[in-house]
Amino acid sequence: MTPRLTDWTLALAAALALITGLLSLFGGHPQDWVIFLLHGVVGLWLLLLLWGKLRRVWPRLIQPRRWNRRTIYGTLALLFVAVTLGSGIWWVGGGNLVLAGWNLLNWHILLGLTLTVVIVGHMLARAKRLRKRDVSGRRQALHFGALLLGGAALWPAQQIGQRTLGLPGARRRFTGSYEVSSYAGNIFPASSWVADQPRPLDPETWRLTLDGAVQTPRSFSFDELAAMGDTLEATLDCTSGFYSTQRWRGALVGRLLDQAGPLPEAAYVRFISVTSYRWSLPLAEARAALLATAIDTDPLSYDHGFPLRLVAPGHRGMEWVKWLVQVEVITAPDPGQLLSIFTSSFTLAGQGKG
Ligand SMILES: Nc1nc2c(c(=O)[nH]1)N[C@H]1C(S)=C(S)[C@@H](COP(=O)(O)O)O[C@H]1N2
Ligand SMILES: [Mo]
Repeated sequence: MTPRLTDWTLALAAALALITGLLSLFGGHPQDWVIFLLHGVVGLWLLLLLWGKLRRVWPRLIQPRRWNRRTIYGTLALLFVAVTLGSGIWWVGGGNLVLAGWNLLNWHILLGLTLTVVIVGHMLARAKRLRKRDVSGRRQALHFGALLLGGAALWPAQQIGQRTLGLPGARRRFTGSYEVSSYAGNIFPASSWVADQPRPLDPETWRLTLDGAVQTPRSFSFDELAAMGDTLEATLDCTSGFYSTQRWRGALVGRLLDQAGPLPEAAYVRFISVTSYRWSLPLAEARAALLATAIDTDPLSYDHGFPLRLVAPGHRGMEWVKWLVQVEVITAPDPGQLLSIFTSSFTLAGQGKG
């Protein structure tokens, strides 16, 4: 392929890697496995493209006398891409590494986001327009197709390989997460990635408000909710790479909604933490979700969101709001929720001061 086509293909693959990577952070339903597959295939495609680029610049690299500033920046960029891809591939194979409190998957995400910024900057500064001869010719099309197919073939090869070799990576869920302490009560890890740390809530005075687009707004005490005794088996799958399946106990959201009577225009249900962290679910999915006061026979611990946390099957852990104080029926999607999960730990309540 011509250098320009290689570079544009690299940019395309990087863009697809970013999009599928971001989507994968939200995918939790079994049918979302395709997103994870695409992210893997695109990553392996990038690896092959990188190999092509390396072959092109190799003659210059091995002769330090021919180096200039561009060679050095270029080499650093290649290394950056290689480390980003490597961290993803290593994690998939079952490797881990904790650096500065972050595991390999967290680092992969950070490297990927940083790389995107670097690539966009680089393209703004130097991208050269594709000419007709960059995108025509049979050989060129064959080469392009071969690399893409190569990436697509490497993915199943890698999966079969790690299963055959019994690598730890073969034991992951489709989201890439590893199992930790299922069916063992509160002992699985707590993660407040945005550092929410509210003051403990007193179950005697705490109340859950249910309002918004409903006929009769209501509020519930902790004892009322705990006494409902609904159970739901569901898997909490955190984007930091672990999952834990538990038998959650509490009150089904549908049961509470029935008591308040959603108005005809009700479309989503929003779950709000005392820290202002919030997330919403479409009405039908919200009905099937549970507000948990306990994990099996263990009362919910503070770290896991006592007195009340959302259990939303098929949604990533990130969306399972802890320390709930309000459930609000709304009539349209809530785009602001995405911001709320970044800002909640800066609120007074999020810092334990309010
Ligand atoms: N209020 C609030 N809820 C939250 C979070 C948070 O930081 N604040 N973290 C979320 C994330 S990222 C995950 S994975 C789960 C973790 O639940 P756990 O701490 O019970 O494992 O809670 C979610 N709910
Ligand atoms: Mo998470």
